[in-house]
Amino acid sequence: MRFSSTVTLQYDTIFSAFSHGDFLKGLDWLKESGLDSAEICISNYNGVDVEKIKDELDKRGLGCSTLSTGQARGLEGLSLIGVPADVTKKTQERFMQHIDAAAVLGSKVTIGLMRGLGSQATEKQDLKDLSEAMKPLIDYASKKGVTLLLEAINRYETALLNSAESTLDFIKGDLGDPDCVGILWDLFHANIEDIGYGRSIERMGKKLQHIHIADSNRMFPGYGHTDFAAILKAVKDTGYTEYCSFECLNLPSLETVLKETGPWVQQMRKL
Ligand code: LER
Ligand code: MN
Repeated sequence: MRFSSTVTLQYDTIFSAFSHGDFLKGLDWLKESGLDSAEICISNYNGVDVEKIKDELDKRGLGCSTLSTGQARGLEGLSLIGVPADVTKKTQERFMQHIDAAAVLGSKVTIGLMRGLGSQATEKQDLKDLSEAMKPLIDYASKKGVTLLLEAINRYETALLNSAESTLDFIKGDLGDPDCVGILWDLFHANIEDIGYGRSIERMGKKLQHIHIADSNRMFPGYGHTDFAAILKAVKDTGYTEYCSFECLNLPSLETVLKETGPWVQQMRKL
């Protein structure tokens, strides 16, 4: 089991302890805190030198766990479904750029809110549309040896793929279980949507490819009611060697996040 945390390259996010202007300071902090890798938010590739990012990571002995892609939904309205065909195409092209970058960085690519929001009333058609829109991405990712992570996100943010189990059913059913698509299990969303952590872990099996760490209230672990030791031990016992990646708010305080990340990771490594 490896550990990473969210850092952002171009635009600030509530999930990073560092502003985009302090991206390199964020990488320094990850290294000093004993983490293995960075989860990097990239919105677009205008003026982005992926090789330079790779150099900065290499210099510090860090990897890149996954590329977080969702900022372009808010900033540019990019979405795989529920938008005019030209926007779907532009979104697919953006994901291709993420896949190219991920091939250089040795990371995965997250499909979170940029899949689209859908609605309960149109769920069947929405999932069909999503499966169609993902086909070229799956072909491309497979050729490039990159894993796409479909994130289960709670019902208050999207109507599509809220729980680990519905995400698994979509991957195995609608998508035909491609090797290059895995699940991103975010423990904040799971607390709202999943029947039980143990049940989700068992059902996801090897399709579980990335974990977002945030407590039940999205604060830093230990300030809500999620039992991380029990959950991560159960995950570890399945032979999981992928990432646990911090994506929590800077709460109860930024200072807490900066100080407690390293010691918390050390504790979790002992499980
Ligand atoms: C993204 O990883 C996520 O968890 C979403 O809730 C962001 O809004
Ligand atoms: Mn998440």
